Amino acid sequence: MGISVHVLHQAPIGILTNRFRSLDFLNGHTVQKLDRRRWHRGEKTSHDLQCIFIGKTGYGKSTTINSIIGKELFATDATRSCTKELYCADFMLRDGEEDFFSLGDLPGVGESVAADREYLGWYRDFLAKTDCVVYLLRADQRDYSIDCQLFDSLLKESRGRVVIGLNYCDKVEPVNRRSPFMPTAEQERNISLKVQEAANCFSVDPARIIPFSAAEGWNLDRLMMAVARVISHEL
Ligand SMILES: Nc1nc2c(ncn2[C@@H]2O[C@H](COP(=O)(O)OP(=O)(O)OP(=O)(O)O)[C@@H](O)[C@H]2O)c(=O)[nH]1
Ligand SMILES: [Mg+2]
Repeated sequence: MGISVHVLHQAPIGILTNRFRSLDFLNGHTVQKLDRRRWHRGEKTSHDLQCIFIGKTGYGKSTTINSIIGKELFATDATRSCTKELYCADFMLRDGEEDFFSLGDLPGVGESVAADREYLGWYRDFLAKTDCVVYLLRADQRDYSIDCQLFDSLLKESRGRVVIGLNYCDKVEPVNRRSPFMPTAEQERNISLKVQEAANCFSVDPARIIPFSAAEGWNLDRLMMAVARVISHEL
């Protein structure tokens, strides 16, 4: 099955590496021409390093990518499931060359059984073509069992390519009103407990679980450092 992706945004990689120095190694990088990295763009073919964001609907995939890019490009919504197709933001690695670092926003699961079936197929196809998967959870959530099922069915074998993003840290109790957001000592303790809980539940190294807040832009640097580590390992 072909995967069609809507490119919402295209810019030189320097725009992104200026925001996240951990991605500096991508400036001018030549992508190894593996089959799985090949994409057709109209008449042209490109070889891309893909980083995709997956997780249940409303966990903040689109908000996270918007915060990374620093633009409100991807639609977000508090009440409805928003992302129905595959969208991405592409960053050109070398001037005039068709190789990209691409941030992909996949539709959330948990909408309906029929939609989940369709999306899971997409996820699998897409996963086979990615270098890094950012799997989103919510830090203010009580139970990770559904997320764990999805994780096991999709990512058990490819843990090495996964970063778990623990979003919504601004909503961890006891909520504070600091602006810009910074967790209090008590919130930090509760966030650490959540990281440990997720590490046990998903059987991953806690170092791969990055607490952050997409809405507040808190700890995005650390999230991108973890992404950079995975991508550089895959090169
Ligand atoms: N307080 C808080 N709100 C957030 C955070 N991240 C996302 N949100 C809000 O959560 C809602 C849903 O976020 P989206 O980015 O649309 O979620 P999504 O995962 O892309 O959802 P689908 O496209 O339906 O799969 C929006 O109203 C966001 O503003 C966060 O870190 N903290
Ligand atoms: Mg979305």
